Amino acid sequence: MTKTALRGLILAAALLLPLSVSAQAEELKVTIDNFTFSPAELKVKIGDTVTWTNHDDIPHTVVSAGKYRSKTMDTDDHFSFTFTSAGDYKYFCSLHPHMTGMIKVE
Ligand SMILES: [Cu+2]
Repeated sequence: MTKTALRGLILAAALLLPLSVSAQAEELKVTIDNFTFSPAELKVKIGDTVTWTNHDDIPHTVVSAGKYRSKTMDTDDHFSFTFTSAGDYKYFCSLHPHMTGMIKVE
């Protein structure tokens, strides 16, 4: 293989890599309804984004201690977070701490 061909191959690989990563990343949804996160437990992969949407008539938040914290979400407001490292992310609503959920990132 010539140097030029090799350089072209490396350039092609460098261009394709970010595309394949973004194609694999998923957008997942958690709904908040009747003081409940649904699904309560969600498995995602590194790079995936989870969006919580509040369908209740009262405000809620999504808080994972030390990881992320939404603003207060009124009806139909949403909050998104992209998970960049593996682990179990327990979260809750700071206004109603009995509301809990879990995102498992692997
Ligand atoms: Cu709440």
